[in-house]
Amino acid sequence: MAAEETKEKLKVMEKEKKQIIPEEKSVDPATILMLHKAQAEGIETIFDRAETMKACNIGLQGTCCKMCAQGPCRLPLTKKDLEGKDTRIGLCGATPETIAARNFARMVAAGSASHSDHGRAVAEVFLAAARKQTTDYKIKDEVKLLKIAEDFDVATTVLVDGEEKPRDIYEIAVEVGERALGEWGKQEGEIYYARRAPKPRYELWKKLDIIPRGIDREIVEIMHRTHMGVDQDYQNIVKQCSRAALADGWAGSMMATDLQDVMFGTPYPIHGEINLGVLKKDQVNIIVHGHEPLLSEMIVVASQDPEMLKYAASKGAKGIVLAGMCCTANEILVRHGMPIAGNYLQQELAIITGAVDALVVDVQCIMENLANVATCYHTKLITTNTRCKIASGKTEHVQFNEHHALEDAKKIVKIAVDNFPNRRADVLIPKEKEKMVVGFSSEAINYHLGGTFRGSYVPLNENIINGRIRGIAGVVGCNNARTMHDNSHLILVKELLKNDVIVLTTGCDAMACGKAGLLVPEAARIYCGPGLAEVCETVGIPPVLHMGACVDNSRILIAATEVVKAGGLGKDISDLPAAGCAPEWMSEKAVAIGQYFVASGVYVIFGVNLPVEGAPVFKDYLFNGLEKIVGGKWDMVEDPYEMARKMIAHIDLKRKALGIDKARERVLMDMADRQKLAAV
Ligand code: NFS
Ligand code: SF4
Repeated sequence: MAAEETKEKLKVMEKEKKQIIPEEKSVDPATILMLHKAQAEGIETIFDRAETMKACNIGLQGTCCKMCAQGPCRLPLTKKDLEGKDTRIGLCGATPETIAARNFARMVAAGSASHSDHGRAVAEVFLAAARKQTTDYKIKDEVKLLKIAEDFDVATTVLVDGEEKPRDIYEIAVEVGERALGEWGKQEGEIYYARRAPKPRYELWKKLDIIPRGIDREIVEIMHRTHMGVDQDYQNIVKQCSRAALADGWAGSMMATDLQDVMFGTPYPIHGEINLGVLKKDQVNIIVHGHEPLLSEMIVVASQDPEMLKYAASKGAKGIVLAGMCCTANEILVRHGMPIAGNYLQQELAIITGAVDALVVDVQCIMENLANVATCYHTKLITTNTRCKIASGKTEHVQFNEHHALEDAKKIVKIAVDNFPNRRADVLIPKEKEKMVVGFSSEAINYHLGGTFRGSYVPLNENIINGRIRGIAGVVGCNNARTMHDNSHLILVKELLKNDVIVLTTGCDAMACGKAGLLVPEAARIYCGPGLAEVCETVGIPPVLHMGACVDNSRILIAATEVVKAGGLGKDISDLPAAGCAPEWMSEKAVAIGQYFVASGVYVIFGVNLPVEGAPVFKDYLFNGLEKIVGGKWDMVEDPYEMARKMIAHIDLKRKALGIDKARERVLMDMADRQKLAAV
C-alpha cells in the first residue's frame, strides 16, 4: 500500500513538474487566465502538449523524405556536411535539396488547395445565387460585381435598338460565376486575374512561364512532380510552387474575396470588439470557428431572428451572443461588426470558459482536441461541412446546404439555445475585450486615404515619397504553440509603427493586434513615429489596417498594385518600399501565401522555423537566388526585433533605389508636384 501511495505521489509530482507556466506561454491576459483555469480543472491543451512533445529534428530541417515506402529517408544536416563535401542522399539518390524542395512544394500545394477550395465553395454558392436557385444569398454589392465583370471579360451593357443599355445584374452575375468557377478546371491559357497585376509583373510572369493555367491543374502538378522519381531539380520544383501559389493568391483566394464581397458586401470601416470578454454569462454564446463565411453569414441572420431571441428568453437567456474565432471571425467582423472571441490558440480556451453553448466549425485550423475539451464542459461541438468531420463520436454534425442555408443556421442556433440551461456552475469569462476599427478593404483604403473627391492611392504615395510613411508592411499569419502566443506579432508590429511603417494585417495577426489595442485610431499617437502618427491622425485611421481573413491577403496584393499604379514608387510591386512577415505561422496556407507574395516581388520573412535548414543549397536559392528571378525572396528570423530590423532595412534599400531615401524631411507637396506625380 505504501509503495502504491509513493507511486501515486510520484505521478502527481511528475505532473506538477511538467505543468506549464501560463505567463510564459502568452502575452494575452485572457489567455493566461484561461490556462490557469485549465490547469485547475485538469484540462490538457495544446500549450501543455507543446511542452511535452518535442518536434522531430530532421522534420524541422525539411530533410525527412517519405515520398515512397523505401523510406522514410532521413537526412539530418551535420557539421561534417557543412565543412566537407555534402554526400547525403536518400535510398533512391534524392539529395537534401530535392527532398526539402519536395516537402516545401507539398506545403504550397496543400495551402493553395485549402484557400482555393474555400474559393470554389464560394463560387458555387455565388452561381446558385446568380441563377436564383437559392433565396438565402443575393447580389449585394453591384458596383463590385460590375468591376470584376470587366476582369472576366463579361459585358456589362447590351445593345437594345442600337442603344447601349445596362445588362440585368443577375444575368451578368451568372456569366461571372460561370467564368469564375471555370478557373478551377481550366487546362490551358491564363487565369483571368493575372492581368490585374502591374504590367511589368505580368510580363515577367509570362517570360518566366509561371502564369497559372487553372487552379486545380497547378496543384495537381505539384503532387505529380513531387511523387517519387519525378522532378529532381529544386529550381524547377520552386518554379511550379510559384505557379501554384500564384493560382492561389491571384485566383482562388482573390475570387473568394471578390465573390464574398459581391454577395455579402465589400468591407468598409466598422467598429468591433475582441477577446474572450465578448462572451456573456447571461446570454446564449455561440462561437463560429473556421473559414468560410457562407455558413456564418446565415448564422448571423439566424441569431438575430426575433423568434430565436424569444426562444432564448424562454430558456432564461437574456439574448444571443454570436462571436467568431479564427478567420470566420474576421469575415463576420469586417462585414457586420460581430465580436471576435479570439485567435487560433484560443479555441480550446473558449470552451474552458464554460460559457460556450455551441462551437460551430466548418473547415481549417480546427484542432481535433476541441472534441476532448468539449466533453469536459457542456459545450456542443457542431461540424457542418462534408469536408470536415471529427471521428470522435463526441461531436454533432449538422450538414449545411446552400439551398436551405438559413434553415440549417436556425437549427444550429436552436441547438445552442437548448444547451444554455445545461451550463455548469464553473463559468469564468475573462473581462478582457478591446475595441477596434476594422474593415479596410483595398476599396476602403482608396476611399479613406483619397477622400470622396479623389478616391485614390495618390495621397498614400505622396506620404511615402515625402517620408512621413517610411514604407508598408504586411504582417499576417497564425499563432504557433511552439512560440509565445501573440508575442512576436506584437513586438514586430510595434517596432514597425515606431519606425513610421504602416502595417496591413489579416488573419490571426490582425486579432493579436486587435487584442492589444492597435486597431484604433488612438493607437497612432501612442505607438507611431511622428510621421506615421501625423498621417493617421489627419485621416483618422488606425496605424494597423485590418484587411480581413487570410484569403483576403489577396486584398494586400491589390493594394500593392494600386500603390504601383498611383505612381512615383516604381513600376512593379518589387520596387515598393514594402515587406511581408508571418511571425508566428503554423499552417500550410501560410507557405502558399508566402510563396505568392515572393513570386509577386515581395520580401517575406517567416518566424518560428522554416523547414529548409537541412538543405543549405535549396535554402540559399529561396533566400537569395529567387530575388534575381522574381524580385521577391524568403527569409527566416526567429527574433521579432530582428524581423523588424530586416524589414526596415529592406524598405530603406528600396527607398534608396527609388531615390527617395533623402526625402524624409517634411515637405508639403504643392499642386504642381501632385500633378507631376499623377502623370507618372
Ligand atoms: Ni490563416 Fe485563418 Fe489563423 Fe493561420 Fe488559421 S485562422 S486562414 S491559417 S491560424 S492565420
Ligand atoms: Fe527515400 Fe527516395 Fe523514397 Fe524519398 S523517394 S523515401 S528519398 S527512396
